[in-house]
Amino acid sequence: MHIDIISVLPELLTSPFEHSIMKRAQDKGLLTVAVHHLRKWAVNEYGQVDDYQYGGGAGMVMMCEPLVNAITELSASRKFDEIIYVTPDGKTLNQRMTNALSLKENLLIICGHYKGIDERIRQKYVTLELSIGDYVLSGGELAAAVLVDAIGRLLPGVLNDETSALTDSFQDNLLAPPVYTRPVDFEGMQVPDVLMSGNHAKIEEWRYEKALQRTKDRRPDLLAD
Ligand code: 6GU
Repeated sequence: MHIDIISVLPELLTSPFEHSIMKRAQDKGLLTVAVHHLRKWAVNEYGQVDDYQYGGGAGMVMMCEPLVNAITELSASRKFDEIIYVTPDGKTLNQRMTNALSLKENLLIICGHYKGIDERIRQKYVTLELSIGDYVLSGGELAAAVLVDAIGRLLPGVLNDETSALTDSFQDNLLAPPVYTRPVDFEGMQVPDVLMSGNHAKIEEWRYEKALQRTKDRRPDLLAD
């Protein structure tokens, strides 16, 4: 998979992909991420990419022209399956959506800043608008990093048996069960016997029961889905 990201703060998008699983995905050639500074397509020598909003009010709006030029130039090298705008008024991202996106070949992500991007770019070029939750971030970059991480780890070959996505929270609409490591006794609290029984069928049954109970207690909405 290849992911292009357009941003006015590309520095925010370096470290998230340089470590751990995202690094492995790229080292293995399963994922390439290219971050593009929108200033490259600025409308003048001052690097302008935003302007005052019509109708007045505080906050700048990212202009059409730099965005269209960026989208057009990047689209010449690849056919994007989705042009995603990350924005708090988009659809809320969930595991089902990341699963679907992980099957795509080429994604373009546009990060908004200030008051966001001109509405006409959303209407004419953007194919998918995504939010990462009901709270406001100061820009789309951290949301884009979350999105790329959530998608990237699902690409075939990125995770190994130990890190398999199949046992993640949400993958079957259940939260993950509790996990334990050494020592067996921690401040008087014991690891459940069943986990040390060696009986794999029993252990799976216990994990399923715990996952179900945890989901009922904390996220009954997932079971209703
Ligand atoms: Cl995608 N962007 C911003 N700026 N804030 C958010 C968000 C996105 N998702 C939740 N909050």
